[in-house]
Amino acid sequence: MSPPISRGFSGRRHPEVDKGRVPPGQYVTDDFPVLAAGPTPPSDLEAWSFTVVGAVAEPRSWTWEQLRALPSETVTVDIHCVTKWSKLDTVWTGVSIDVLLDAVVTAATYVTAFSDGGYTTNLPLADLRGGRAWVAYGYDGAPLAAEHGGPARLLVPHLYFWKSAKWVRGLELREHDVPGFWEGYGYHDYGDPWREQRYQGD
Ligand SMILES: Nc1nc2c(c(=O)[nH]1)N[C@H]1C(S)=C(S)[C@@H](COP(=O)(O)O)O[C@H]1N2
Ligand SMILES: [Mo]
Repeated sequence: MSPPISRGFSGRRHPEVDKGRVPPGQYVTDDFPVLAAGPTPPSDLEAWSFTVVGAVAEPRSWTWEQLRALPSETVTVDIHCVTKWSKLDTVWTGVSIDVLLDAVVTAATYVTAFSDGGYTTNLPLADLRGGRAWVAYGYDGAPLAAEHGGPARLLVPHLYFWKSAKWVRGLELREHDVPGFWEGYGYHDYGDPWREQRYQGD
């Protein structure tokens, strides 16, 4: 018997999406949109480093090789962009920020993540701890594509995706909160998708 209604070639749908996984005002997509405020910066792995600087007893720095030698994790998470797309079950490989902050002694409560190309975003330091944030260099079992932030990007899936800085190069620890790039243009300081904190005042 043939099915009564042809669904055509419209691709995978989401009839079974658990609504409880989709924050308010978001729709689920299978695509992986590319969003950036500027061009993809060139990367030179020989010269690459990830640094933890600012309000720390001693700054820390890892070369690309050193970062890759740290214990890594592969995690499956849902991501939510403030432009309203959500993508479920994305698979990333990278180093937990807990590993990078392990030996860092600080009184800081905020962080500015900074990237090649000049992008910045601010987050409470606590949100980068506790197994909730990574420096990701793999996506779906392959090296992270440059357009999605390769060689490495911040991954903080519990906040809107603009907090997941692409081409990330380090964290500046701070005792006071300083708005990052989008936050300075009126995006919400914290950006919790479940509370729909898109813009200042939300
Ligand atoms: N360096 C940098 N990181 C960035 C951005 C950017 O403009 N520059 N845009 C942010 C925004 S608004 C989103 S939604 C995601 C998009 O990531 P994607 O292009 O991999 O989907 O990257 C975030 N990280
Ligand atoms: Mo975004």
